[in-house]
Amino acid sequence: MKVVEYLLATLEKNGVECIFGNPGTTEIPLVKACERLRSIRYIVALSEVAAVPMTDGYARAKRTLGVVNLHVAPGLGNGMGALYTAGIAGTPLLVIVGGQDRRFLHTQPILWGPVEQMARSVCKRVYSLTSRYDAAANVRSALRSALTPPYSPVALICPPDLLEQDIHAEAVEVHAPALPGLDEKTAAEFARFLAAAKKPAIIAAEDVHWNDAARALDKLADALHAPVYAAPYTGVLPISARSSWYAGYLPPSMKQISERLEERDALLFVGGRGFRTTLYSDATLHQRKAWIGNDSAVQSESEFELACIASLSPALSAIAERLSPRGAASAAASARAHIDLPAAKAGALHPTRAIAALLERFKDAIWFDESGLSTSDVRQWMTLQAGEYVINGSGGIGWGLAGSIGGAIARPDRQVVAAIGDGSALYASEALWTGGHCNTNVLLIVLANRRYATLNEAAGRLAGGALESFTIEPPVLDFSGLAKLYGWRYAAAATEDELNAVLRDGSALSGNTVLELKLDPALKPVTASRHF
Ligand SMILES: Cc1ncc(C[n+]2csc(CCOP(=O)(O)OP(=O)(O)O)c2C)c(N)n1
Ligand SMILES: [Mg+2]
Repeated sequence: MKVVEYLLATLEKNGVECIFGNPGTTEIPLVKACERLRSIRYIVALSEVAAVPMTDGYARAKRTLGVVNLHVAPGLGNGMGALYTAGIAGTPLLVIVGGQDRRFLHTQPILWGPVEQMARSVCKRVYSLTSRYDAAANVRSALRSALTPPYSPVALICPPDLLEQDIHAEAVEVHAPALPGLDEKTAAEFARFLAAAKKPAIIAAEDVHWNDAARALDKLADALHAPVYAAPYTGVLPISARSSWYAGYLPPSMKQISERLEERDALLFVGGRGFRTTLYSDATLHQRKAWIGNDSAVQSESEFELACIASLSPALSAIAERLSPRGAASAAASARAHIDLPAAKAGALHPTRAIAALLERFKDAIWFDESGLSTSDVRQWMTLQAGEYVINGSGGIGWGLAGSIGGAIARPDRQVVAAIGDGSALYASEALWTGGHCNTNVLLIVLANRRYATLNEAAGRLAGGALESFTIEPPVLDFSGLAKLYGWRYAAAATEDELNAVLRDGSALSGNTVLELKLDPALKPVTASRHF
């Protein structure tokens, strides 16, 4: 068989159903083989800035490997911002990069570039197919590496002339090394650490999602009577927001984190590699700390008393089993602080009330959130399930819209909602084409405040006030035009009555729909100022 057939057969054998990509001439062997063999679907995105987050959203929503194909140096370059994001969120991605035909590579042909060097900066490993003799082994090694925790993108560079060569090899299932649970002694040490605390708290991050450990985490929280916070910028919700132990996302500054955790005497970090914070502060956490997760590159501003690399579901269960009951749950009520909704005002659309109404109407959907200043409101009022609230996680915006299309392709049985700021919606909006082409079921809520409001909020702190450059009008962005361009339905609301009318009319929101919320920038989301 040809090398390209071996590549596809190996992916198929390992459960891969589709490859996202934006192809070029170097991808013709791959695209042709996908069309001929029909075992793996090649899903076209209209740019790499759409293709990579789409693959990442697919992988996160399905908790599986994502495979993306990028076209030589400029294509890889376009995808690098989102590959960075996938690495931060710990998403397993196999990145098939089109190499150059090696027969004239020494002449530096068009689109030539240092692809290995570029890939190395955003991928944990880079493999190249260099000959008929190593091709099969390198395909398997790249795949095995992508499936080995801690997850991250892994590149496989595929010169097209080699893809067309014949080899003798059999496609097999690869066996990635798995992380163990905890041994008896270590589980007992963690249990002792927690039992000694009067008011412990748990801080959870992405590894919980990738290890399918949300339920075990909830049980441990229950045994401990400990609130579970999501670490700042956690890319996928690690515990159901319906759990009475879900305490919300930690804010993104150390000062606020230390205030939020002030009364806690021990912290168990479950997954992740440390806090991703934004604004500098020199606050520190005084509590005793322990960590269990997937990645040895974990960082902490002080040492952990205990730290262990483990698969989280068996590890958390083993710890919970060793804890004696703490009596009746005193915190039967939600660990999340209660905040009242602002009062309704005729003729106005308050962003907080709009988000709360949409969360209520779509409480069983999978949400992708890049709603800028409204993000903290979404987290305050959401009742979404573990794994079903997704953000970029890296702070790199322009991810959520395309991510939601990938999520909808991964879960055709589910309604997907994307809540996206008007600024964030315009980095990779061509992803809407793939959504239309694949008949996804996405409600794209655009929060149109005609501002980079988040930057104005930061400028209020750092520059003494809003800056003109962060107002993105005129011209006023007309999202009905974007919907029309890509064949999506369109609805809009500028008042609460109009929003309620749209929500009542089921047909207005069925199938791929852009819902533009025409917001008054003077009305701020109520939790936004608490967030920063
Ligand atoms: C890739 C990338 N480029 C730029 C930024 C800087 N940035 C942070 S927030 C923001 C504006 C977001 O605007 P919008 O989506 O309209 O939400 P809003 O702040 O108005 O609520 C920008 C440009 C970033 N975080 N990531
Ligand atoms: Mg905006």
